[in-house]
Amino acid sequence: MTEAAFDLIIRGGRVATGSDVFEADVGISGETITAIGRGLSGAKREIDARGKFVLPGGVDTHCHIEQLSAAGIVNADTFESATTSAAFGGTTSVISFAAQHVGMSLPQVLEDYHALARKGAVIDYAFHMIIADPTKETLERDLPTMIKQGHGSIKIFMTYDRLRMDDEQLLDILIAARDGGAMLCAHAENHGIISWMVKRLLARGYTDPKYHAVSHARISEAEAFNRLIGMAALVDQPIMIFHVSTAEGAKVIRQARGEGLKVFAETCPQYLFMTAQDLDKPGIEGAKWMCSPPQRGVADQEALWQALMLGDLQTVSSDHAPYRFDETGKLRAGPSPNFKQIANGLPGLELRLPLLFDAMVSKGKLGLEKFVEITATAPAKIYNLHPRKGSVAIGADADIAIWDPQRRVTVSDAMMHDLTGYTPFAGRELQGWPVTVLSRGRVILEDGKLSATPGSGRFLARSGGEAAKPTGRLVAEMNPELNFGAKLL
Ligand code: DUC
Ligand code: ZN
Ligand code: ZN
Repeated sequence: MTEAAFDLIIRGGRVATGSDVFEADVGISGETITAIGRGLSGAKREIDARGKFVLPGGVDTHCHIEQLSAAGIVNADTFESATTSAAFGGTTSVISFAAQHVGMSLPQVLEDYHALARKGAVIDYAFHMIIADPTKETLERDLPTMIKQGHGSIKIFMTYDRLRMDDEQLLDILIAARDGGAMLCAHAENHGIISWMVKRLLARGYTDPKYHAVSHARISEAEAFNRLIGMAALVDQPIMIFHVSTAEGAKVIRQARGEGLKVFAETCPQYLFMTAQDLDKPGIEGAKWMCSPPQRGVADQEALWQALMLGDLQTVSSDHAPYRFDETGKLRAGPSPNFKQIANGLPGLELRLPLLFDAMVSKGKLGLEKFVEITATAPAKIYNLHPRKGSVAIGADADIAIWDPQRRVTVSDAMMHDLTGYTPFAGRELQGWPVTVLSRGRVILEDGKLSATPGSGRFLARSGGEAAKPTGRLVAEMNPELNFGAKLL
């Protein structure tokens, strides 16, 4: 008996990459895509994909999973529940966070998060290292080692009392990222403006969740972006700006990129599909919609879509940061907290792709190739997971989501697979749904059932890669030819 050429053939679907859509069969051997063509034959198993789209599994590069916050709250999800919900939504790789807090050793932090992921993850994963305590040991001893061990990106905060880096610390971390060849990602908001607004709002009795949106004044975003970009340019270090929410923020990024700076940026579904009005609910209910930065206005949504179209923003991540609407999460400070006492964050891993598919493919905004690019290919490239992840291509991991473009779904709390207990997108009607999902050749989701075992996801070691390489352009103060010979980089 001759041996089958493939373990699996996905037959006759419309295959999409970031640049092309074509009808083809996809042949898979073991964990890898080994052929794309017409009339492939000889497989142990076939999946009929006629009438369906065959897309790369989503790559969600900003999600908080089983993460301890500075306030001592752990997200609602475990690696098992979060990655299960990701798989149900067509996502097959995540980058979550290993969060250092003050006093913690970075290697220990990474070991702890590795242990959680090894136990629970059903899809592949990597980590961004959050640096909140940039001691000499962390920056000079631990960080270089951790980057070499495959953690090619760092995240810092410019706001939050126990997390934020001041400008000098930020410059130290930018240099450490540069020396190690890692990407520097940032939550960039002006801390002073937000703190001042919070105090003023609370002192005048404005305590409801909706005032969270007021407290993060729009200028706090553009100001921090400008400052961060200026400091990154000073040391010639590429950066990724997380969760862009305002038109002004997008404009700052466009200008920087126009000047040739290596500034990458993402936005999230909450900024494309919601506005600050969503927080205006009776009583404390608006807490379910609270995230940081907050949702803005319709004009911002339009500006963000335009920025995606132009490439000023390259990716849409979920910023999955789930907190239950009870005493373990949003209501930790009691049943009637003021907005400052409520944890910021929304669940989003499961619906990121269906929301975007509905808008971009079913309703036609920017189209199928752009959907693939911003949800899979571009994030995989920026974080150096490509060509293994992010594309349907020969030699890539067989991480594939087969979408039924006709399936209509009304989103409900009950249908979600994370542990948040609610979704802020409940009630929305979406067209297009992932019906079969493969992770490294394994069919992990089929007929509405997940078959992957907890812990079967693998760690994706990666360096910073091409996106994290400096441009080589030095500002005058850093250029020995122009700074009287001082060697500063
Ligand atoms: N920032 C994030 O990136 N996620 C959740 C909350 C926050 O402030
Ligand atoms: Zn953030
Ligand atoms: Zn986040």
